[in-house]
Amino acid sequence: MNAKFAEIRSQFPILNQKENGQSLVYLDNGATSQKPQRVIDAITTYYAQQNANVHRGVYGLSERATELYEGARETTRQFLNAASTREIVFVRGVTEAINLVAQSWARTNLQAGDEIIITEMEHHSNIVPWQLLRDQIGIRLSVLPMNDRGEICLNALQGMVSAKTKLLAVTQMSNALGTINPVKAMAQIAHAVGAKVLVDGAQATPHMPVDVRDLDCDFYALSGHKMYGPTGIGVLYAKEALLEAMPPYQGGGDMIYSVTFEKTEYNILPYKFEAGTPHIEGAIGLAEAIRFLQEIGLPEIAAYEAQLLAYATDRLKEIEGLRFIGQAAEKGGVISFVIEGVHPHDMATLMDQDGIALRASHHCAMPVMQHFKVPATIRASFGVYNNFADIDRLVAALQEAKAMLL
Ligand code: 7TS
Repeated sequence: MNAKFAEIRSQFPILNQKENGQSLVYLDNGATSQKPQRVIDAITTYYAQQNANVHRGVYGLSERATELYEGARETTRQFLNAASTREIVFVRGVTEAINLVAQSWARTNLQAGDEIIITEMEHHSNIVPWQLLRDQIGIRLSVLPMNDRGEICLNALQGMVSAKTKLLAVTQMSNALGTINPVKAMAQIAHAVGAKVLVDGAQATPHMPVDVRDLDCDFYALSGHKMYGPTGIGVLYAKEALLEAMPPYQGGGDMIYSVTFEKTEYNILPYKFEAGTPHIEGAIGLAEAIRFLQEIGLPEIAAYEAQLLAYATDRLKEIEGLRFIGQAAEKGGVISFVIEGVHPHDMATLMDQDGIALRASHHCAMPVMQHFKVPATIRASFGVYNNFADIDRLVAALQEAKAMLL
């Protein structure tokens, strides 16, 4: 196996751990990734040596904490190729980013009868915020269907958009199917009718290069914890003119310029959207995770994980009665499947006894399960530390468990 990626694996302390007496095979990267030592170190160094609140103190410690926090914003700007750090808002994760766009931008700019288009493969976090908005202001929520391979069709989108369409909200990579969507082409179709475009990058950012200016999306959301960074930190990227015109999402400290009981003037971007003490160590940890990804190289990661996906797909075909859920031509390192006669949860429980962590659920994408008429799937999702040996362990354990269950 690739020596470079073997060395990368050695940077993750948790992978030396045993689970149920077996060395851990971690295949639930779609849910959250493990953290390399350097990210853990960045967080502990912050608390041991750099901790102070940001944007407030005139003392050195606070200035240094502010530099680290704002430095993390610049690192994120570069990572996404955003035009300005004013376009980088730190939030809790993709869920909060989408809720922010729904309640600030959409609630202000849309009215009854306007349409938002999502796709059939969205995570609940890109469905429910729009349903809440629908119930609040009476927008129409339309769903772009996918085919039985788990792909969406550009022609169908073309036929669906109209002057009423105000937003297309789409995942760049499906967490339940692995499908990589042609978001750049989709954005062009949406923009042609004057709609804005939100891209859910939760699954994409750990696995492929992302350039928000090349995609020309209006909003882009990511979660730190899925890309080797900490939980509780994420980013909403939005084009500056949009953010400038949007009202604040939450009120409180840091997001204001001046306050009287009569009138409050808001702070400049991006602080207008960061009320309260932010997740300082989260941003610092995220920046370290981004440097980790950039040093390996996103194209190299994509190529390596494509090898894992191809190998795992081939090996899983050895298992009789296994049906892949999601066979898109463009796929990232996610394999969802069911095995005839076996409940996914029973299988995941047996896998755990073998030290293999994978997911059996609806993956917060219940409409995907409804499309394929399954209650749940078993999902193996890959990260930079996985290798062919992990996949061999998985296939052997699945064979054994199947023999036991059937
Ligand atoms: N969008 C997609 C495509 C996701 O996969 C997830 C999380 C989210 C949004 C929400 O991200 P959060 O960081 O705000 O929670 N997906 C999963 C998963 O597949 N298993 O657990 C969480």
